[in-house]
Amino acid sequence: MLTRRAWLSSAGAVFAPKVALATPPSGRGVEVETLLRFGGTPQNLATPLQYFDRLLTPNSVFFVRSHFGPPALDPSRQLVIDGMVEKPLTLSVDELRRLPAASVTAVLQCAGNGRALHAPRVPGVQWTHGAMGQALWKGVRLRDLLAKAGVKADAAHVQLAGADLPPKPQVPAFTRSIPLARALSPDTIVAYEMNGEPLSLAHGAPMRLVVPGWAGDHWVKWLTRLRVQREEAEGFFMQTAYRMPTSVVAPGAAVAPADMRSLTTFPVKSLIVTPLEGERRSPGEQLIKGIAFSGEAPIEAVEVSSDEGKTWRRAKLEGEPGVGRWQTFSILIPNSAPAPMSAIARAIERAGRMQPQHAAWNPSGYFWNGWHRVAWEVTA
Ligand SMILES: Nc1nc2c(c(=O)[nH]1)N[C@H]1C(S)=C(S)[C@@H](COP(=O)(O)O)O[C@H]1N2
Ligand SMILES: [Mo]
Repeated sequence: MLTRRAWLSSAGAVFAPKVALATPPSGRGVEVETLLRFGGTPQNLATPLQYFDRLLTPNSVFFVRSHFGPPALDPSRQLVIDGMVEKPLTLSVDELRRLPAASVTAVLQCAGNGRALHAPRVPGVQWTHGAMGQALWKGVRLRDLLAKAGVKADAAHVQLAGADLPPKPQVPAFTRSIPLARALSPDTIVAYEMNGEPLSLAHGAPMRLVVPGWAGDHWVKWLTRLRVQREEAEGFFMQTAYRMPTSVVAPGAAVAPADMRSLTTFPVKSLIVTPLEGERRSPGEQLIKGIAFSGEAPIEAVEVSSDEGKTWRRAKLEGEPGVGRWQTFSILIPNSAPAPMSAIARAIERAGRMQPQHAAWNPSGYFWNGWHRVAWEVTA
């Protein structure tokens, strides 16, 4: 069986940790001059940290992750829903737009976001914080489409496929699946709009899946087929990639495939966005801003420490709480004179779980969520 490491090289992906400002390829509808490009595969563009100071991430700077690069733009591409259904459906985006619409504000986060922060280093795209963003997604509830098609008893999974093709025949297609129960959840949407604009090609036009709270690999772009079936999807992207140890392992440990499970929801996390690391600011109360979210529960609180973790104070939260939805936080730290300063943030989700000081290391470097510390200088 293909290992994840062999896959990384077979796809021709060097995944150099080098980060460069992207040069604009034509017709992508993304402000690539602003996004940070990660070498290797066709499209790994990260959102610079300073854009996470608000509830919705602008489309023009929204991160892009694609294994093989986008297929041709085809607004007439149809979506087939088949497999264990009474009546298979074929839908164009125009037909989808005529059905009752649903909207959801949700974080799209790549499972590998923060991979570069895991120690020891693991292979893969060396994202720091930029492989995520929050948008208002609009489309049709997948459960409405499945109700139209009539799901048969015994069905338990929905296989997801997009129109993008692997670069060579030996490279497996990007095929994922989600459990039927998750597909039937009212927030799972076949989306055609992002932040009030039609989906761009980079983000999956004409249709993509939105699975709030679950890692980005379930949010299949350029959707062509949803196949209702009894079993999980087969193949590399379900059975080898996107898997986590079933329990905590020592950093650097080898983990047997039998001790791995498919990853689903992303864990609680917060990030300081203002000030940026190394900034110079004037004396006076220091405004700290950031975001907090979890794929498992709404956020209960964010605590900030300006004394390296000795004492913590609650920040003010803004935005609506929700699973897989981020809120912004802010707090003022006293200051009256030039000094080196620092802040650490940690989020607590409603189930009571706190963001861990150090993220749980795992062989593929998924779901980094350690406490975020920022240091800056107050100068005269
Ligand atoms: N068809 C298809 N869908 C895909 C992918 C892909 O390579 N092909 N990448 C997935 C991964 S790993 C992530 S993190 C998200 C990224 O979505 P974005 O590019 O819109 O930010 O898309 C997901 N959907
Ligand atoms: Mo991803």
